[in-house]
Order: sequence, then C-alpha cells, then structure tokens
Amino acid sequence: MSTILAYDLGASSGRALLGRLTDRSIVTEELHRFPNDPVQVGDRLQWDILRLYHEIKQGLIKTKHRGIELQSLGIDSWAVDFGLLAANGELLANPYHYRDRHTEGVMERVFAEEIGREELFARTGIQFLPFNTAFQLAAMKRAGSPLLREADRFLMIPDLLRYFLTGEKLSEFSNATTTQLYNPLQGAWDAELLARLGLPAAWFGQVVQPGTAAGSLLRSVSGELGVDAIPVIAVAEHDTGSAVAAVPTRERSFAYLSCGTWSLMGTEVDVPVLGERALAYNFTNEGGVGGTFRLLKNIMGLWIVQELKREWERQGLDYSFPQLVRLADQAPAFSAWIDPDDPLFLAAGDMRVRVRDSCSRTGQKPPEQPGEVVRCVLESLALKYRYVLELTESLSGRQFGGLHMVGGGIQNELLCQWSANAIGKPVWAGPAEGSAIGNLAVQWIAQGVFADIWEARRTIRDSFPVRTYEPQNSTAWAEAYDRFKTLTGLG
Ligand code: LFR
Repeated sequence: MSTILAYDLGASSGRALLGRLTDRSIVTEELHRFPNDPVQVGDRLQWDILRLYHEIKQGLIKTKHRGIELQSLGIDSWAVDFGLLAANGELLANPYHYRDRHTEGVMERVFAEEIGREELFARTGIQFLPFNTAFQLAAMKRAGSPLLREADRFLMIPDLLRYFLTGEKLSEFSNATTTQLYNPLQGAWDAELLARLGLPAAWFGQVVQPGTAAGSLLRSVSGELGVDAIPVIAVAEHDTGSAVAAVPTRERSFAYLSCGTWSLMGTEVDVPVLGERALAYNFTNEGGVGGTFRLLKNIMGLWIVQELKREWERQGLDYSFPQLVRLADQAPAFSAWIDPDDPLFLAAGDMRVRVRDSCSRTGQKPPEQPGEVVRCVLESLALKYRYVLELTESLSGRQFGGLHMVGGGIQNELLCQWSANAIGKPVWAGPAEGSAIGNLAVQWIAQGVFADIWEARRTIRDSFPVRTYEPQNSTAWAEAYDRFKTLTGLG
C-alpha cells in the first residue's frame, strides 16, 4: 500500500490530504487543515509564507504521531506569486499577494513601454491578467523596489516551500508558465522577454516537469520534526494544473470548470493555441501534466461571494455559506446581473456596493437583501460559464456533451444546477478535492504506480462519486442568457 501526502494551498485555506492506494482505489483523509490569511502591512498585501511553512511542518508532525510512513509528498498552490532569495539563499521578504494594488495600470504601461500585447501573447500564450508575475515584477521595478537590487533567485510559492524543505531551487513547469515569462514554444524561460523587462535571466532556474523527483527533506528538517528523509515530488504545482489532472473524464476532448475562489474554465490541448482569436478572447495556455496545456479562461468565481460574506461578518451578520446559498435560492429569479469579470471585482473590499453600482450603471434595479445580492452573483456566474464555454468550443473547434466541475465550489449544489441550466447540458460534479487529488495522482505517476494521467483519471473516476446535474428550465435560462449578454455588453 502506498501512502503519500498532498499539500494544497488555496487563497483562503490550506490542507494536507493523505492518499492511500488499495486495490486500485484511492482513499483520502484530510490530515490537517489551516487558514491562509493574507496580511495587510502598510500599503502592501502579503502572504504569511512562514506560517504556511509552519503548517506544512505540522502536517508532517501529525504523520509521525499517527505512525504513518510516507512514500512522498507534493505541494500545489495558487499561481503567479513568488518569493525572491538573496545570494545567501535567504528569503528577502514576504511574497506579495496577487490582489495587491501595486500592479494597477502596470500592464498597460508595459504594453506601451516594453512589449506590445500581441508579441507578449505570441511569446507566452498566457492571458492578460493585471497580476501576472511579469506585471508584478514590472510594478516593483517601476517602484524602485530594493528587493530587486538584492535578489539572486526567483521561486514561485510552491517552489519556495519545497526549497525550504529540500534545499533544491527548482522551478516547476505548470506554475512557471503562469508567470507570463516562460515561452512554451522554446520550452524555456524567454530570455529575450526577460531582457526587455530588465529582469536578470540568472534569477530563473531549471524548469522541471510535473512528476519530477525533487529531492527529499533536508536533514535539518527531518531532524527537527523527527521524521524520515521523505522524498518530495514536484507535482503540477499550479493548483489548477492539479485540479485538471483530477478531472475524471473518459474522453480526451472534455470541458472542465475548476470551481473555487476562481472559476477556471476550458479544455486540455496538446499544443498551445496562439492565434488571433485566442488573444482576442483573452484565453490562456497554462502548462499541464504529460506535456498538455490548459486552454482556459479565468472567471472571477466565488471570490465575490466570499468577500460579501466577509463584509457581512464585519457588520456582525454571521451568515454561513450554505445559509447564503439558501437565501439566494429563495430570492426572485433573473432580477439583476453583473459581469463577474469586471475588474471592479478584483481587489478585496466592499462588494455589495460594487455589485449594486454595477447593476445601476446597466439600468437594472440593484439587489437589496443579502439573498438577492448573492442570487445576482451566482446567476451571473452561471451565465458567464455559458459564455466562456461557447468561446472554448469555438476556439478549440470542439463540441462538449457536458461540463466537468471539480473543486470545493461544487459543494454549492445550487451553482452546479444553475450551471447546467445555463449551459443547457449536463454538469458532472466531482471530485470536490480536485487539486489535492490531482497532486496525489501526479505523485503516483512519478512513482510508476500509474502509467500515465489516463490511468490516474480512470482510478479517480472509480474512487470518488460524481454527481450529474441535468439542465432544467432551459427556455427561461436561454432567454436570460440573451438578456445577460446585452446588459453586460458581452454581445
Ligand atoms: C486558482 C488560481 C488560478 C490563478 C489564480 C491566481 O487558485 O491558481 O489558476 O489564475 O489562482 O494565482
């Protein structure tokens, strides 16, 4: 029996999931769960990276107390954020949060001053999001950040945590692609792009594929924790890469929605799609497992509802997530919509006011009560899913019979049902722990337990329940979709 550990770090919480493989069936157990609260210090929103490392150690201590012998461990997290190391190997500062406002307006300045949109897309195949690593570094450069003077090495968040554990400074491919500094056609960091942005190529080290053995715990770490020198695998360290690895599909051509703080929708392709339309639709080609790419688009996701919830909490209104969903279900249907991807909703803050303003601006009656506000957001998400699914079909030249939904967001049954209604096709929901399970799967591929991603997906399909949501009220949702597009200016 093989027992391994997946650390999956999300933008609001992290977890360590134990995976056991018995009789070609995967059994998981949540060993450790912890909050991941970013910290605002002065003008900067930062990740508490040492706390995350501490929690990783707590997970290992729990395996020791339980007498569990691990064959390996892997770490995945959200993308684009990074740490900079000094020449002596020390971390120079807490990594910035991608929602920090220091990147505001920087993307446009980079297009004007360093590299045009078309060329940047042709070189990287990555969608334009203002917080991409390239723009974060450009923002720091423009602000004269002293960190850039001292930096010797660049590591993404999971690279950095893996480095703390093993001492190895390796860049993992799936996450490296999200920087918008990696050239998938060259299969390397884009040296010319780095030069144009004034970033030293020497900061960017060896890139390894998901499933690479990446050392084992340093003696100092295993000694401190009283555990063995456990092997560490570089999994698909971008959480979305891990989530897509866990999609329990039988078909090679499938559509997925990784549903959490973000909603990531797209399909898996063998080569990046770099044409004019991909650029116009602002689709991305993120590196995946086994040489694949994720042709997808970011949709703002449940972030808006998470922020609404936080804000109500601050006002002493302690709604649980299921409560909010229930209230949304009881609110009147099809009353008002937003485009969830309006940049207005990107930064943390007063979402209720922003949702209401957005509705007023588009001539709709702003939602009032919490249930109405949440209904407006969830319906808008479901309708936006249809829009992006249509773009995915048109761009990939594929037709999808339904949509695989994975990730914690599938616990929101109302959203799954409305998604099926909006797209007019079945939704297959599961597994909820997509990223952590994909992380486990790639470790087992690295160990030779699974031959490839297809054997892994087959085993995942046999091990976890997948719930089917058939579309309902198709006519009403189709009419709603047309009005939604007009109101939000999508067509
Ligand atoms: C999802 C995710 C997205 C990425 C966003 C920011 O957790 O990794 O794929 O665009 O977070 O890093």
